[in-house]
Amino acid sequence: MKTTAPLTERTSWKSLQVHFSKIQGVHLRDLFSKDPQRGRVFGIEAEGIYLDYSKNRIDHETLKHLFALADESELRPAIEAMFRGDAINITENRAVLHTALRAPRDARIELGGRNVVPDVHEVLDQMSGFCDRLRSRQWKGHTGKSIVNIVNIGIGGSDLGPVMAYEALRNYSDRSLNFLFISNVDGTDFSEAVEGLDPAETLFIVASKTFTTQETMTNAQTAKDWLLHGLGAGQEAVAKHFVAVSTNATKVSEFGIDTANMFGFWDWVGGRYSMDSAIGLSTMIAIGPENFHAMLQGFRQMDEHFRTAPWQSNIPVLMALLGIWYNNFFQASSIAVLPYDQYLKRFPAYLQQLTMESNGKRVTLAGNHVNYDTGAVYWGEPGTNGQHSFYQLIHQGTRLIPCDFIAFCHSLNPVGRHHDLLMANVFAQAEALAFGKTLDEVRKEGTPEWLAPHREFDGNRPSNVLLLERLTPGSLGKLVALYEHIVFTQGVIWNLDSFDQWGVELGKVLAQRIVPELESPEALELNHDSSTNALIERYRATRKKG
Ligand code: G6Q
Repeated sequence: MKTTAPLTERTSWKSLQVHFSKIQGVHLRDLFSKDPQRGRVFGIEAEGIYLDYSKNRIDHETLKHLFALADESELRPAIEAMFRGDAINITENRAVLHTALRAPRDARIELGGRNVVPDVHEVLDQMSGFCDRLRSRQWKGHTGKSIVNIVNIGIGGSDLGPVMAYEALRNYSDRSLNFLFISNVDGTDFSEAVEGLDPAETLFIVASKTFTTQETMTNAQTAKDWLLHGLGAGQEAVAKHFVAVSTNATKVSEFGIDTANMFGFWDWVGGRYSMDSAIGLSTMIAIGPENFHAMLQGFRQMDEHFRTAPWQSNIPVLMALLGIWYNNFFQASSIAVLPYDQYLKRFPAYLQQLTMESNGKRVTLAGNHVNYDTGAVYWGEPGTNGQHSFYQLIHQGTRLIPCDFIAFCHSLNPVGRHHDLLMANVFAQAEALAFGKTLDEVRKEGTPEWLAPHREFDGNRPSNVLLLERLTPGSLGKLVALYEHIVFTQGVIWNLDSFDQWGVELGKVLAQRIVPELESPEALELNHDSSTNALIERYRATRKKG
């Protein structure tokens, strides 16, 4: 348990408050004109990622206080505790060792006296062997046909990572295979995914850490019925068309999947931190084992950077501290993540879970209510699409929304002038947000006085630009690990358990109670509040009418 002072009583916090009152009114225009080198001074490069953080509302003194906050929050020992495998997920009494998922084969990470690295590599090897058989068409379906459709069934952490990674690395994928993802318990998700698929050529990956999740188990059962009905076969066909990714061998075999076709992981891998575990099986099938290992290497490089770099050149720590600066001092309640790469279209959705399920908490590790804001809302869309929709609010709205722009110098699809145009937009957006356009400038353009306020951009809107060479499996691994470590750093400073998710429980329990009230042929007595009762009654009545 932490012995540091409560956050708002830390010396560095108080210094930040005083400092904030001084810098709050300072415009980025002034910061830039005072220091002509600012654009380079506030830029760092590590592991192939260049971070330009010069367009943030900070100066050297801000950074000094933020680094002091990291020290006073005991960030360094906290990082060591995570990498060492301490049970830092205190409410579930678990280690948090997703970093072991990308440890090199010869590393040693002991948990309860056992080195977990050989276990990790055993599963990776099992996954590689399976992928090779599938990709070379040696793995046949029940009727002898080759598998060409891979359907991942999972939800939350067992879906968002796989979908995001598949989309992100599509350029590296085997285009002769189709990948589909079913997550929602809404039957539409299942029906639309399997529409037109030949069951004889289809493999389902049931990805569920617990193998008890209602949505996944319902979809898996429907998939089994669809498959067996489509093939006109019995249970014996399951073995060739279903594999599982889980920690729960008993439930996997109860479902009818041969545990020889089960890929394991461990309770020290949180769902939202699992895309580089066996949960990434669909990713490995898509891009091949070699590319998957290159992705792991990217994760590992960012892990090492996070663990060893001093705060001033540590990209995740810097970004995390800037997030705290806006969240807790400027009262900014959201962060927009804006990838200028169409392949990263699911990256913001992935980050939503990673960030908000991790740090959307209101009590400290000791169970006390916090007296400061915690996790920001993360959201975003790829550029340039977002520019034609919500950027208006970021530029001229009343709220401060710090932005993370993510861009690559080389396109994977270098068609005509597209990439220069795309990149011109990234740079222009960050520039416009920071510097805006003054009323004077607007007037000088001959804008009539009544229209001028509408055309003024006040600027002073902060952003980070992350610039990478090109989107590769390795750079994706680095980006994901970067945000994992941002989340971790902020969780340490806010003194939260970033690795549990009790907030998702209540709704699940209530839904279980309501299911029979909807399904029962006879109306059951309803004992909810009057609103829930009325909704259930209306639903039943409407269904009855057909
Ligand atoms: C993630 C959460 C959650 C989880 C899903 C699926 O950190 O724990 O999103 O991944 O609820 O759980 P299963 O993998 O157990 O089906």
